[in-house]
Amino acid sequence: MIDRAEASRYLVGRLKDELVVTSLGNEKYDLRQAGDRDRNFFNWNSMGLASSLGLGLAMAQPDLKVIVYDGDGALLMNLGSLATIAARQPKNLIHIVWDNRSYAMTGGQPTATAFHTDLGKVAEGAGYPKVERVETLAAFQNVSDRALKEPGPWFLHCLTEVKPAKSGGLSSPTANKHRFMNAIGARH
Ligand SMILES: Cc1ncc(C[n+]2csc(CCOP(=O)(O)OP(=O)(O)O)c2C)c(N)n1
Repeated sequence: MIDRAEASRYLVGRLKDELVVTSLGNEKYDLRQAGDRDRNFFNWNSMGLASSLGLGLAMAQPDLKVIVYDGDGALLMNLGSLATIAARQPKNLIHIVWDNRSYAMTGGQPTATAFHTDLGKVAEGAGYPKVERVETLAAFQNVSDRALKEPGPWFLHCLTEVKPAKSGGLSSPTANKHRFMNAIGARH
């Protein structure tokens, strides 16, 4: 199992101009604790929409790598986005899913991945060309380095434990939106 906070620190340490869209779960806190970046867009409450937002960004900014930082519970709410992403095949998209088999934020209820669903296989079936099951920090380092260099779309199915992240440090959704849009030169 991967310590998500440690992996997030590794990833943020490697980033340059990449855009990151987080889901609403604990992964967003780990990403924030790993360092503040004006190219991070943090979702609040919009469960499942990180992948759809990431696809739109990847299509609008084809010269930049776009990382979706997702959770298993959230992705299960928008599985259709996998097929839509695969239909478009955005080479610059890296979809990282933190699978703790749980809706940790709302009390740890089990998600479908605690039973029979394998999100990596779902992504493969949807048509992602590069799918990796990632179970150790060393593997995460190796695969994320490759994904940052090589064309995708990538799907990194990362197994982690239920572990609450340290919250804090996030600005209001509106302030975050404006900062992100300014960083990429988007019109308000
Ligand atoms: C449509 C909708 N349903 C329910 C919620 C409440 N909710 C917020 S976070 C969350 C769990 C997210 O699970 P996951 O993506 O696996 O991340 P984790 O909590 O495990 O870090 C839920 C159910 C919501 N925000 N929106």
